Amino acid sequence: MTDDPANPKGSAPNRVAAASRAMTRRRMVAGGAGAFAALGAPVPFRRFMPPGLAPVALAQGAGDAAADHGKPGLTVLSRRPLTMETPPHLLDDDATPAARMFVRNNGLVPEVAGAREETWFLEIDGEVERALRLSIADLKSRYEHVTCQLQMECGGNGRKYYYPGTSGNQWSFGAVACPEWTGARLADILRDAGVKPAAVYTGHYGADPHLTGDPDKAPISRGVPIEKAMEPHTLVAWAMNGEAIPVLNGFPLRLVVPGWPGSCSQKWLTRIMLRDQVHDGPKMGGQSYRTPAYPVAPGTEAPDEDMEIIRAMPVKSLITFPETGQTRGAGAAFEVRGHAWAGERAVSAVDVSIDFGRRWIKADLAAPRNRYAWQRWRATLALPQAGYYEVWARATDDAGDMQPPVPPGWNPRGYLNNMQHRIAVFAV
Ligand SMILES: Nc1nc2c(c(=O)[nH]1)N[C@H]1C(S)=C(S)[C@@H](COP(=O)(O)O)O[C@H]1N2
Ligand SMILES: [Mo]
Repeated sequence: MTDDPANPKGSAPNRVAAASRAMTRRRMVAGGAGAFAALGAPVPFRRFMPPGLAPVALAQGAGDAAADHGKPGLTVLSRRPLTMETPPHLLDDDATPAARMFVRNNGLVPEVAGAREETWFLEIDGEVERALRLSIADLKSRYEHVTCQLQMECGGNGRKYYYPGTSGNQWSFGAVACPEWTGARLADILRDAGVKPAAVYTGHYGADPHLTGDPDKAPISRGVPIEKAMEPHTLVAWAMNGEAIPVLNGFPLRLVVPGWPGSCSQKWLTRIMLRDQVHDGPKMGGQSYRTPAYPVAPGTEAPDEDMEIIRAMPVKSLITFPETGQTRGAGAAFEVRGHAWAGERAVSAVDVSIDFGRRWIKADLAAPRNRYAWQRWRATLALPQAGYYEVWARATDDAGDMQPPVPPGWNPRGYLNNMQHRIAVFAV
């Protein structure tokens, strides 16, 4: 590509930018044959390209700097409430740094910056023998400290790719993270309070105000079945990567419920109530974080009474290196790598393809650092001749579930899209 005067040689990002401009000029919105011209490169595996496939190189937009919020490079999806996602190539670290963890707020960010461990309290009540009111200092002194890496993904991650579109944040791939958390096991705290036999569910409360500012309304209050609350990796966390949790990610105290929709992991945590029924707080009922009990045709509605609460998240993977749009020498070996995770399960295989899914190459897959940590995968690839390629990655979990190439099971709110991640690579 040489139509960029600032960069006549056409470095990889500029190839993509130039291709995008060419695309706009041609007013091409769909994929298919016309899209190839806009790529500015031959497509050696073109014969394997599904008809109508839109090349991923043409699908990217410029990242909206989120540096004001201490998260440079993240894409701001909405400002009120504040939501930001992480481009996949910024998720390459083994443990996600604070500056690269996505943000999903349902309400306003509470005034918490001045909170101290003696002045922030967690209340435990409901179906317990003894209600507790514990400061963070109490939590730290009374319960065993646990440190582990836990993946957290928004239930709506990938929503952008459902067709027809569904309402909610238009996440692409970046509403996922796997930092290292330190805290107490929720199970230890609940045992201390004495779980009554009637307790079947938790209800979580945080300090964030509702968007309307109405003090009687909570923006979100979700819960989990008591078995998941008692699972030893469900943590009440006061630290992330050995430091205070960022304000936007729940400082000074949050719940971490790994493998389940991120919405279960209450930020700015103030109270956990044990319930004798499924919790009925805001965003537990109706269409929120729920999918139809049966497959529905795309674009149709399902009545609230036919919706089921989402439990574990499905198997998924990301390509975190290289960044999409990069150039490699034809025939030269290069590394591709990323992470894979699978809700309550372990990932058993990751495969990659450079020919639009015609053939798959097994990647090396590392064991998780602990249960519920994502797993690192790597593969060495070589692109046979000059031209445009896509690298696709596909993870399989230990129950045999595999990521589909297209969004699975359309549902009214666009949850649980675990389609394969694709990047563009140019060979020269
Ligand atoms: N108090 C509170 N907790 C919350 C939310 C919220 O709006 N308020 N959003 C939830 C949702 S939907 C997700 S996906 C995760 C996101 O966590 P993060 O913002 O730290 O990435 O937080 C969850 N916990
Ligand atoms: Mo979420």
